[in-house]
Amino acid sequence: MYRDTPQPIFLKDYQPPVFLIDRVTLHFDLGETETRVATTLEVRRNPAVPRGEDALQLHGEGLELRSLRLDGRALEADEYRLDATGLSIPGVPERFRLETEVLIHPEQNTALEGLYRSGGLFCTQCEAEGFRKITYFIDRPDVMARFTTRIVAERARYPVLLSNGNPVEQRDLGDGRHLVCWEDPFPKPCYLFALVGGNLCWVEDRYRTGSGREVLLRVYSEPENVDKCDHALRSLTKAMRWDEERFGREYDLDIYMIVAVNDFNMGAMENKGLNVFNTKYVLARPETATDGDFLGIEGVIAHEYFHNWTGNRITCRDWFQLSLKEGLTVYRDQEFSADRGSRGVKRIEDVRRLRTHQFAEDAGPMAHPVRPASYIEINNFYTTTVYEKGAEVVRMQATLLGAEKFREAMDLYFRRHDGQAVTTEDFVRCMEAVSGRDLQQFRRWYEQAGTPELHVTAEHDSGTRRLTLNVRQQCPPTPGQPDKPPFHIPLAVGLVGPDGADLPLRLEGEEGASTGTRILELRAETEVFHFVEVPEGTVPSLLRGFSAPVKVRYDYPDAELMFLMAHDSDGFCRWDAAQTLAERVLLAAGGESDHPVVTGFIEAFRAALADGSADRSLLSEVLTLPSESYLAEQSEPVDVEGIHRSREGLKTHIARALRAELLATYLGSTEARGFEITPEAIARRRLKNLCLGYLMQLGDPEVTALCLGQFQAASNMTDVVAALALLADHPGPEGDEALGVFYQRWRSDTLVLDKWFSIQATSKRPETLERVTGLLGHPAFSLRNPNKVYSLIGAFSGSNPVRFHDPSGRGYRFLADRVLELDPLNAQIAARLLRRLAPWRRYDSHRQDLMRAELERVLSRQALSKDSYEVASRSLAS
Ligand code: B3K
Ligand code: ZN
Repeated sequence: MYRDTPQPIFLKDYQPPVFLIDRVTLHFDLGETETRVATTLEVRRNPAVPRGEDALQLHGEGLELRSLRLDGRALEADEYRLDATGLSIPGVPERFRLETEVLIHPEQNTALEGLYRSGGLFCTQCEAEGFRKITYFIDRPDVMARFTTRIVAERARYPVLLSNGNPVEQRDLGDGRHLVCWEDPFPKPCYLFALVGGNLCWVEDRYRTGSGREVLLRVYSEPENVDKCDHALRSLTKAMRWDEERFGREYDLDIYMIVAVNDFNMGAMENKGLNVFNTKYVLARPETATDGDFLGIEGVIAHEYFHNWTGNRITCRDWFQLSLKEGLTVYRDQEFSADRGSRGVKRIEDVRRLRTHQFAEDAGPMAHPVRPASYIEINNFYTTTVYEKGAEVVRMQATLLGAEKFREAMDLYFRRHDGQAVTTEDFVRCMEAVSGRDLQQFRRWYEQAGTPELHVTAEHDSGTRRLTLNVRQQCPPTPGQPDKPPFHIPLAVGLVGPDGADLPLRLEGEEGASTGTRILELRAETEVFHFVEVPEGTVPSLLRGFSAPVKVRYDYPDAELMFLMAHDSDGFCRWDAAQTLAERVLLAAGGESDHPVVTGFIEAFRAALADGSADRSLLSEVLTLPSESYLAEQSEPVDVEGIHRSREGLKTHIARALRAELLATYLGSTEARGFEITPEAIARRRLKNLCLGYLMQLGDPEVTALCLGQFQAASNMTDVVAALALLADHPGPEGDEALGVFYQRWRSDTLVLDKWFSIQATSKRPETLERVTGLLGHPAFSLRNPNKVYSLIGAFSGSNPVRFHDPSGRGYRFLADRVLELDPLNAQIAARLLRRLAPWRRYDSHRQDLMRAELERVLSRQALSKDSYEVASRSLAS
């Protein structure tokens, strides 16, 4: 057991800060064996807090204090107290200047939090509580200060020295070192502080804002990668333009910088004016990056840029409010991507991700509300619930208000709270103020965890031509929340008439009718809606556009799902009907090939493949069977092998039945005009590779030869890795040969090697775990690089259910061993991996015992991090 059991902190205990910091001056002396940080703070008592005898409490961890002065006077040892979490000084004046000097060791920092080294670079990551590892400070987001940062370093090794704001001074110190000074005019919480130093090259552009200000944009990387930064730079310009057009938000500094670093715990970080990015979300060239990578970069660049308003200018009062900035910013980046490509397909992708990962989280022991009520380690709460469900909660408010009012409410939010640290409550109040609506009940979406289920029945009365929809909502219990009062849910519905067209929608007692889609607002536990003038044979289309993060339970006959799949005017519902049918075949019928739905399905696929005018990206979505992880979420106990077998079986059956059509589509999908990153070209490659995936199920030498040919000849990474992944699943020798060739070709490109690791880790072959274990010792693998950990261990445990859940328990043991190795090095990443064992209760009793035993083994480790302790103990809690 952990020696002192880590204690949770609670939202209900929030107290405003007793002291405020107006200005901070930081002086960094970056060195190879130590770094000196001299800090001057201008501190004053918070006038909003009644005066008490409170001491000044500064956070600080792992700092060697060298000097401490208050208003110029060095403090004696008995005038302050130091412990492992910080520094406290009693009896301070109303207003004073505090100077500290500390030594830190970025060169030994493997947690990648605070100031650390990534190869030859110095860089920082301060969110959520990393700044306290750099200097003594009040490390909480509601303390906002103006920062000045002076950086001194050896010029030859660290020619580029960056921090937030605008550069105000640069000079040579004459002894081989140089100094650069940055000033950020915007008050900010310290989690947005950043510093970078190293030998960096960059690409740049100039951007003129709508009001005519010129902004210098720069994307920095290590010199050998600077030829892969153009896509990131172009994406940034697009995001800046979009935020002006869609939300009226302009950028506010003279310079915007993005730096790509190899070792980074997450995707990227929105530090004011100086984003630090994982190289994965910056570097791209068609030969090295897939279409998914290109789109991911555009999305993440936009996301971090959008934070400048939703997160930086308006920040969080405390970390319980994390979704205030994350949910809102995800909503904004989703909208951006929807406007850039196909809105319908983007929605399907987002819903697929939410349903696979967030619904699973909400149904397991780590379930928590969008605004959690307590945490032990805040880094454990950068979750799909806070991000993706948080985005759905914003989207529902946009739906309830309508586009125009929502924009007005956003304008009010920006006006009212600019420069402040606020709460989700403040956000909802802006929605209410502008719309005049009462969102009291709606607030439960922030407070209650779990995915609500809507049990819907419909009755049609042919005499009165009335269709009655009965909707009962119910939310399963989640940890600490056994019973939940009902949610306020926008349920978008349509009625599809017997001819396949949308009917006019008129509720009993209403005057006019509306056509198409209508939002029904659910408030009570059960609600009844009577639609009039509804002909016989009408099929309700429910939850159009996925208008709320809920599960709809409606007992559609197969034929009605087929009908919706063919006719629903709502793209999401058409896709969803196809998914539900596939799910039925795979779960209930075990993939039986003579099931009538399978026949209908195959005929629908045949027609779709033959239709030259079909939207290829939507077609690919429809042709993609639900993933094994998603199917696992739909059944309990999870039948790991059964799901795998029936999904593989159905794929093979489809491939046999449609061999000719799939082949024709594959062969007809060659690039018309050379390689392009356009929605059409991406859709063409996606459909082509999906067809190849089905065809490879056949074990047919002709197809294997095609796949090998694609692997050898393709000049873009999308086609190369699609072929390689299929070959790696294939029983013949071609897979290993291709993996060898790929490694030789890309051995010096670490990001490309991540793909090589992942493909091996997700292979369906029975010997995958042995291979993965062997790869831990590969010279290109390192436990210290999060991308490597995710691409090997993360991919194996997260995207290869049939191998990870091997009934021997070897997969679980392998994971727990890695977690224990990683925990002292990088607790954040260790805790993330450990979550893979959290849903243990969903499995059969044999697997339950094995998974639980591994969680217990981790929990019994002495000096386990808070991060892993929280995950293990919550997972095991009854
Ligand atoms: N705000 C950061 C995430 C920080 C995670 C800290 N453990 C990136 C983002 O969501 O934009
Ligand atoms: Zn974010």
